[in-house]
Amino acid sequence: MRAPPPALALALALACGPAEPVDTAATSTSESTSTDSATTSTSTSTTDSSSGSGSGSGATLTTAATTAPDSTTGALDPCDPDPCTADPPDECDGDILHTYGESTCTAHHGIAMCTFDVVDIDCAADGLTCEKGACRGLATPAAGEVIFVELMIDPETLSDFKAEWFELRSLADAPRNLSGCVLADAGVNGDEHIIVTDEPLLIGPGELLVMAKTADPAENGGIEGVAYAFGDAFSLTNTGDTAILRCGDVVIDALTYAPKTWPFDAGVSMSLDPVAWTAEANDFADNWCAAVDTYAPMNLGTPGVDNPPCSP
Ligand SMILES: [Ca+2]
Ligand SMILES: [Ca+2]
Ligand SMILES: [Ca+2]
Repeated sequence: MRAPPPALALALALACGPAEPVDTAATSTSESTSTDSATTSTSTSTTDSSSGSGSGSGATLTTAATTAPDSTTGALDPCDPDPCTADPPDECDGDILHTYGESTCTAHHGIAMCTFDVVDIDCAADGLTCEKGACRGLATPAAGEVIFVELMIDPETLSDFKAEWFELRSLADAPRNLSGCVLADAGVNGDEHIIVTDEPLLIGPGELLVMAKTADPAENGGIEGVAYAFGDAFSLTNTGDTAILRCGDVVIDALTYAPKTWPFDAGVSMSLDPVAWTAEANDFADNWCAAVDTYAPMNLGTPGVDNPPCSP
């Protein structure tokens, strides 16, 4: 049986909870096997109270608490004491996070009605997933899940300081977040650059992602859609280098290349043969070939586009 939607589950929980007000919100939905639905109601408002990083829209949830007039004292205010003090726990509905905030209690025909501000946050809009009542970050790749598949090491007529780029491909079966991972090399630069982005830097299953010195097509050889610009923080040394993508202490992929024995040249990217798309296979020069497609004057490569086979 499908679980009831959060709003309904909440209404059920509160409607049949114990008389003690403070316990109502803590009642498990799994215990909500019976209820007097006539005493519950829900309503939504048009108030937009979205907050945080999500893209949710505001609403309220009104539900009946189970306090009744006190027969011994004759007190008729079911909101005294306030039975709405504990807001319901945040809940996931797919990747939508329902959060419940401020509550107000109103008496309605002797029944306490608790109205909670509801804010829905779309975790997926930020590249996150909703789990256990919170938007949580996507996993960074595991070793071998994202690999180098093309590198423009020595752009021609364009500056190496502006027009180097490389292409990554994801072999993972779910989106992976590269933000916070590290670009490193072992060449003369010895760079260690942490990828810092405002939003998660996602690479979807099977996707290609281009990182370049600059995202400006006027300077990078006309490449549109650069996912991340590493600027001066990372370099592909023409005389040979090791390019490393690391997340935490885990090397996701690394690649050591050298001129002459690896198929790159001035104005020619080296392109991994699609039949050799693994972190291990790309360690061998034989699995790479010189690009043949022109993407900029004097420059060959397929930035952001599937690599052609090395052997037609
Ligand atoms: Ca270079
Ligand atoms: Ca490798
Ligand atoms: Ca390519």
